[in-house]
Amino acid sequence: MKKLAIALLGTTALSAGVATAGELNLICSADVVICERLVTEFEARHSDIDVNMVRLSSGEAYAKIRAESRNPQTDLWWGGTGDPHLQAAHDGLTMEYKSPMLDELQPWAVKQAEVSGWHTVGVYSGALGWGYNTEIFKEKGLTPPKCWADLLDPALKGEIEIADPNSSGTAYTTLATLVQIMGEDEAFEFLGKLNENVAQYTKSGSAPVKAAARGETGLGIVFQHDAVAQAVAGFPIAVGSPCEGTGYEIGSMSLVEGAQNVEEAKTFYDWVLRPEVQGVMPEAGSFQIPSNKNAKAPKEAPDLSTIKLIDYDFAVYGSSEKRKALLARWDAEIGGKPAE
Ligand code: S7P
Repeated sequence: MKKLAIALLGTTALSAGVATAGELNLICSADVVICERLVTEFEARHSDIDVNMVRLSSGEAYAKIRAESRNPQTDLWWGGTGDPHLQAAHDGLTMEYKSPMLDELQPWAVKQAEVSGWHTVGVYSGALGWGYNTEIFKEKGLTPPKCWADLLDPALKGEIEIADPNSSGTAYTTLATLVQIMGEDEAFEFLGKLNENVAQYTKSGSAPVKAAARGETGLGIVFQHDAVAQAVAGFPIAVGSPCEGTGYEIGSMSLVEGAQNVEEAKTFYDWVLRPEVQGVMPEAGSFQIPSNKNAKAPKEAPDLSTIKLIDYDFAVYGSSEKRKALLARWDAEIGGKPAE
């Protein structure tokens, strides 16, 4: 009905006393189920704003916003790992905005905003690890890995999937994590050896554990909450947290510089930071830690206080120079090099 009314009356101001029908062009970089749920909830409460949503992985979203920078088609980018949001801020692709909701957010979400000069903000958090199919491991007599180093076990040849860090924020977080734990040269040496065990580099970050859940491969390197989501859905997936320590994401949100629908974007921005909105994420199978202090973390969410987290340097690994350099080196030394 709403779409029909807009089509008949146009999207500009209507005659006196009638609300303006607005539009919002949204990129959503988390799982498509939560993306669709947020749009449905928002439209139900803001019937005067029509949301056009596209789901893109974090690296793809950054590339789209960059490609459109002379004529922005996107207003708001919600979700996805923080590094490409920080890169977008650094490149002047996103707008400074201080939401009235900032006071309600966790310190790590506000720090993310501060580091970016208030061009982005933290919306959720979660730690990196892996999910493995317990039935496949049992059938094949494989030992579940406890450490990053265990992933190099030759018995795991063809059993591991991870995404391509160019498209996927999850995979870029993995790359940056390994560099911070091992040093850059050692991390690339590790990735070269890991390549021997990798069956496929996927486009989306959570695809590897979905493949493991279906029994297509044994293990996916993903955010731990994405592995939990498969276990909660009933698949035989167990979650692994690396013994050497692991990185984490601050999933973020940014308003696009030059956005055509700034007011609508701000309305969504402030709304999606509300505790009751963040509280719907578990219902859509998303088990990250919410950024609003008044939103309850889902009981299924991996407890970050029990995970050996590294002191992930978001300022450095979200900088344009570092992200470009690491991706170029990954392309040259790892990507496109089939395992022997
Ligand atoms: O599924 C939720 C989630 O893991 O997806 C985001 C992720 O960056 C999107 O996938 P890509 O790796 O394909 O970019 C995370 O922010 C989020 O927690």
